[in-house]
Amino acid sequence: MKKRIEILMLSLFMTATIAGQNKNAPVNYDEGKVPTFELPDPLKCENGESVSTIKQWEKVRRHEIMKLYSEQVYGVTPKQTGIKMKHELVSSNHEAMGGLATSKQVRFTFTGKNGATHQALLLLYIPNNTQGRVPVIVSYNFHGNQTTTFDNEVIYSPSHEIMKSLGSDNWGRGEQASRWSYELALQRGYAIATMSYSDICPDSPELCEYGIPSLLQGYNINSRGEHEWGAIGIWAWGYSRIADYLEKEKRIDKKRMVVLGHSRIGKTALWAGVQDSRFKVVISNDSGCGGAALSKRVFGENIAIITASFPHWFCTAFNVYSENEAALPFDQHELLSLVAPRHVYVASAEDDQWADPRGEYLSAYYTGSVYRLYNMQGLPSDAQPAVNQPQHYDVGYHIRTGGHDVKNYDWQCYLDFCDKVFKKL
Ligand code: GTR
Repeated sequence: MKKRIEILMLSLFMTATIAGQNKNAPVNYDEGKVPTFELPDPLKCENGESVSTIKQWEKVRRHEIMKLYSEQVYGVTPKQTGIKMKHELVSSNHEAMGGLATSKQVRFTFTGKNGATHQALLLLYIPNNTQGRVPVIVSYNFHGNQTTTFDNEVIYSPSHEIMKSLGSDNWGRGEQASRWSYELALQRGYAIATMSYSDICPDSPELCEYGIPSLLQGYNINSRGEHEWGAIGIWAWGYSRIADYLEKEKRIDKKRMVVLGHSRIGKTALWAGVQDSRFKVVISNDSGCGGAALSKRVFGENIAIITASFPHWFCTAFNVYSENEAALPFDQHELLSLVAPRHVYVASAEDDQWADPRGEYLSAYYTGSVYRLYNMQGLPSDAQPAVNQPQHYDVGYHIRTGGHDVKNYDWQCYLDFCDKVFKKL
């Protein structure tokens, strides 16, 4: 018996190393070539029992799916990191954006058990047009707070120097401002909190000595145990630390916190939202492979390519499924279903075939059975809606015209959906 297990493990290892992590694996863009597959049923326990009550879901099945995602996709989030956090208000302006908002810049200082420290910078805009507590949208930016706006008062994020030294581009002021509909969100009464994800963990395996990883004793992103967390897990942890801070902020309503992310940060937003129930709405913008898109469709980016291109994102156990999506005992609709009974929103873009818009839609659609368990409404049909026709039930979805990006249109849809959700609270 022991021998058989050893042989099985060896062959799994060989599959992973021979077939896996292949940047040049073929990419399928042909619907006709999507393999036939059967999606695992989120409401079927590992022992074969069907889930028919909320209690069974919350006590048994949800944990099973959570364990799969922790151990086989993003890596296990440590229960205790031993990291302490302090906050310091660096600047505040009650007349930001021509009086529309109060801005605050807050320095986070993290101290590890090893005594090392690390700093990150949060930018928070709070609307002035309403009083009292407001909902907040928490969203990482890619290249620094200064890239999200032309506001000269916004300080360069601390990670920008080190990322630029690696040749990473587009860190200039306002360079990604088109992705940040601050005015719209503020006019509609929402606060926005942003931080560069590289302030938490630089998006490069070459920089594993920097950021939060440098505070974790004995942790090395390049020589991790197979179930240890990677960058997506660490970024998700960072989202929760931002929530810790926001919960204490006088003007923020901690019952109305939203987590939003684009692309790789969309994958992160999903994983953060699944783990942290303080996020009442979880929004994935074009998150694709390893995010909202079903893996078993093997359409657009696939596991072989993503794990080869970004070996630091997932736990290394995920590599086993490279060029072997059929062997996955789970799929991404089950990840999304872990958000229930809170609200999940998936958005796609028509020209973003790399992220498999249809796979993203189906994933959102197939969470429906879990929402129904809570007497809530998932998406009505497996037919993907037409472009620019948002569907806002307890699960939200839209596909817009255009490519891989965050547009004002996306923000409008998210704000409409959040308004609807928060009206019910
Ligand atoms: C791509 C990657 C995608 C997506 C994207 C992004 O290179 O293949 O999975 O995450 O980057 O984050 O913009």
